[in-house]
Amino acid sequence: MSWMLPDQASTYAPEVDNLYLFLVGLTVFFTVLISGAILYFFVKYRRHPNTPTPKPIEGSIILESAWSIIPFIICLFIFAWGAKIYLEQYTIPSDALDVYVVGKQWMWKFQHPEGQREINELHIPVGRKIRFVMATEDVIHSFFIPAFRMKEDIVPGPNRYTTVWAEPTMTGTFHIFCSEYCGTSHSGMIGWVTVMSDKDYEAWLSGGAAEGSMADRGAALFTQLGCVTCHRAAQGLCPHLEGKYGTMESLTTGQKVLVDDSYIRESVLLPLAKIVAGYQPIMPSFQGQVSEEQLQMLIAYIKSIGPTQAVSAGAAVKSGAPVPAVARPPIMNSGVNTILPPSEKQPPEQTQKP
Ligand code: HEC
Ligand SMILES: [Cu+2]
Repeated sequence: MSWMLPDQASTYAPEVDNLYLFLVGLTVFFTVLISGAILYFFVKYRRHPNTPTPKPIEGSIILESAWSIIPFIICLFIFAWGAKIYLEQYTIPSDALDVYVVGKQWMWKFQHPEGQREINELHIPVGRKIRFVMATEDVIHSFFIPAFRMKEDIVPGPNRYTTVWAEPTMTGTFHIFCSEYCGTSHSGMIGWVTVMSDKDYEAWLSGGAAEGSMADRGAALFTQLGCVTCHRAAQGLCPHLEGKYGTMESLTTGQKVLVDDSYIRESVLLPLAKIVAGYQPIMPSFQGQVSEEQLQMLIAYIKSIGPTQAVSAGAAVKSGAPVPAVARPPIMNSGVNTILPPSEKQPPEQTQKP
């Protein structure tokens, strides 16, 4: 079908296509069947001068049941098939590489945890699950990579990130579109994703990011913005953030929330929305003081001092998954002292082979 559809460049692209082609086939089948029958009966039962007018048919339970029940079963089948693919696409794997995406009139901005930043261009390795953590600086955009069969709206708002994932299966360069009308130059909001072999990706990664990893820069921001004066002070007025990422937090309302990217985003932009149990609502809002990209750096930093990365890396090894060929640089907390219990230390870095 390559003459009709874009490359199938992700693990779920063939599944999406199969469902799509099934729907097209089903539609064609019933269209031909029904219009064929209409045409045939037109001719066969056309009015003749010699034939008497037939008696009207009262109805047929069997026929009517059949044309209700059969389409019903077909619809349920389509629903189940679609739901299976949907669940696969929207269940974010825990062992994915993060790419941070910011949509803005009219460009796509990308950040890699290692620190590389790109505009309208994105480099990722083949055969690895990639998690896209997405926010918009202004209006709704929609992140669309047709070759991955992946499309997701990015809705503005202080309290959430949109995440999707994909695992590219072939190297090459593929289109990125914005597929939600977002103003005058919407049609120009175009980019390219380059899927590279592990080796090329490693080479690409090592070629840049003079300013340090996202977590490094997040750590610097943590000091610069004064987060550190509250969150590292010892008086117990503010929760310490070490080891927080990925854990459940108790709120004053008695509810529990998962400390993830969206929760941290909300904590920084709308600190009053959820108050941690045992603390006073004294944290000021940083809305307007941090850019979307800086916020993502802060999150990368909080993530780097949290236990989750160690957990997911361990899980990947346990499940027998191949150890990522791309070595992640060690996360350094420049200027900020991080004291972690031994169990929460980062796993030993894979040494990069020359
Ligand atoms: C004036 C002191 C103060 C400053 C400055 C401050 N915070 Fe907070 N922060 C708090 C307090 C107190 C809480 C707990 C109460 C609450 O939930 O609002 C909190 C909660 C949080 C939480 C939720 C923590 C948890 O345990 O669930 C995060 C994340 C956070 N802050 C991040 C930041 C970041 C990032 C900055 C800097 C941009 C910052 N804070 C600046 C006082 C502060
Ligand atoms: Cu757009």
